[in-house]
Amino acid sequence: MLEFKKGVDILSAVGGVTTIGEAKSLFERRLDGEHFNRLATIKNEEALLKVANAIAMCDPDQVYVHTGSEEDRANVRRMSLEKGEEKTLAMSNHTIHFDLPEDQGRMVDQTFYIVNEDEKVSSLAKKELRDVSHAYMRDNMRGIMRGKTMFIGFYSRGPVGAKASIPAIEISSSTYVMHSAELLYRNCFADFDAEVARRGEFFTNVHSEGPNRSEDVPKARIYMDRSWQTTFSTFCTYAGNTLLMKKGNHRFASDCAMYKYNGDELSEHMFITGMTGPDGRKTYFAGAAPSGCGKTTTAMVGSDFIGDDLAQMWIEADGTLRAVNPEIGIFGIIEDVNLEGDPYLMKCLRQPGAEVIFSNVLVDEQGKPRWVGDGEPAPARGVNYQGEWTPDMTKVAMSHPNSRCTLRAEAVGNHNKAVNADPNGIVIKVITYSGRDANTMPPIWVAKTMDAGVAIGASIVSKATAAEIGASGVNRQPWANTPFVAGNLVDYLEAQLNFYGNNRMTHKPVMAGLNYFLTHEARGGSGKGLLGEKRDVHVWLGWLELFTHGDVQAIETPIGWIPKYEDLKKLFTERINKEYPESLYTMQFSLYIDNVVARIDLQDAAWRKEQGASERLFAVYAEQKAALLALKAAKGEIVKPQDL
Ligand code: SPV
Ligand code: MN
Repeated sequence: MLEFKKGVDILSAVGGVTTIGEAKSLFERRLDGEHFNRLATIKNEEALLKVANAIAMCDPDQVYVHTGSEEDRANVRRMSLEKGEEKTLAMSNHTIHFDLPEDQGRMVDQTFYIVNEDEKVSSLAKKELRDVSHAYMRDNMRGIMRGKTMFIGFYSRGPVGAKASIPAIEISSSTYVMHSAELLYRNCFADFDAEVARRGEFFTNVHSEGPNRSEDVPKARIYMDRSWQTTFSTFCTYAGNTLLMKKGNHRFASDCAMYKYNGDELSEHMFITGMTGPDGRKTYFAGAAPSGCGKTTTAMVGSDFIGDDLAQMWIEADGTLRAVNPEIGIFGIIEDVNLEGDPYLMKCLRQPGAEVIFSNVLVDEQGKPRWVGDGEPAPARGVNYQGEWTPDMTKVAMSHPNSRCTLRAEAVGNHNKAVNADPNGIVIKVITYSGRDANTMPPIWVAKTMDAGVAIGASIVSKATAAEIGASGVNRQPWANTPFVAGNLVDYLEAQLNFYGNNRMTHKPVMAGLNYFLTHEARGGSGKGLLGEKRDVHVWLGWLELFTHGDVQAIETPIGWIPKYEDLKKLFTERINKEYPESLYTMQFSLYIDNVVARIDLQDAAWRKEQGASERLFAVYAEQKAALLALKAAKGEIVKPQDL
């Protein structure tokens, strides 16, 4: 259990401002007339105290209140170029930002949840006692912005007025971070007070890159103070470590789903996208995938792309499952983004129009950004996050595998801006879960019950990816959200079961697993090549769209429903004009029962180590296992879909 507002509020203890009177006199001393007047728009005293304490703690030379106006946005872009955090590229409105070589992904080992004595956190998370973190902030954040300008922005994580939208303050001395914040989030300066009043809470984030030197990175820290819904970040710039309105606040939002609105809300690491079905109907999907597993690509396959990373969900009074995207932009992995797989995104990256920040890619001699897998011949030379680069440097790739592009979603051709702005939220009819599984699960399977759907999410596994520094091996990734679930995993499981099982949710979603990573060798062929291609996703999502509306029948198996060959064959032709031989279908959808049972056993054992995990999860595993073993006894170890 998490107790809010418990323990020392570190930001106010280090800042030392305790009354609103002190806060106001500090603003008079520290802000120039223009920015003092701007800040006077904000009346919420708790928010003003947070801001005052951040100023008192960090001691910047100047304070800039970012109202989200075009003028402010242009100012920050200009300052970022002057300061050198970004540089221009050949194409107008495109810039490059380099993070330090040691700061190319989320620094898992330097990221901590601040805990009170006896507070339990997820078995997969790192924690630090409040006193220790307090000492770090006192020793490292006091005066960290001397010689710098502090930027303060007021944002809404979701459309203003939506039930699950949560306001947040972003404070940083980095122009790159603030530029990114403006591309990715809704500045709600004028609505901030009203939004805090509506929601009853807001998040606060304080970041400074300090001197921004490699030698300081070992002392960099990313802290989440869950009790006070405040993050701290130091000595780094990678957005996943610094723009904590993204994953830092997603962690707080997950706390809300577990400890404030259990059974009524969920905060997920999911894309949101719409598929157009027969007669133009739109069906919206929300899908989870661990970092670096193709979530952005899948999201953009939809006819109505909404977001690629996060979803704030709730149960509406009419019994539907609604979601909003807390973001309005994309901070997407750029490796392997090319014309064939990502036409919409490539248009933004290769043609003028969109405002784009590239990070940690190569810049060639013509000022053109280049990355591994961009589908073009290698450049003769260029500059990347390590310095000069030439193709003979075989140990250093042209671009970092976690290099990214940051842009507004509205720049993407198939984005539905009106739907992403709707405070009523989006009715979600399909939930998908994917991971990286080379040898076991078929490309698509649909849960027969809500609990079985929750079990699909609880059982995601993934290979380590470049998004996390130092990660290796195969990870358990329940709901693709474990890096961001601070609370006990058992509480998170409970929140999932309570949400999807809630009687108020009268329009239940279809819940499905997806797996794009089956290899030939796992299915009786040879080589580690994948059995499918990126673009096949059009078909998997297209089939789910039809299934959701009862327009196709499915085959029942112990693990859930799977598609029939004829329906897929038709969809392959219609959606991507591709041949789909039955032999491939058989390879993809045969049940390799020993593998599936081993996977269930592994998940069952892992969850049994979490004390108090719901019996409902184990019941799903037990039922599936028994049915699989019975099937094996009847039909053998490998069962073709045609034999079911
Ligand atoms: C991810 O790694 O899942 C991201 C980027 O979306 S980060 O902000 O680093 O989390
Ligand atoms: Mn993500």
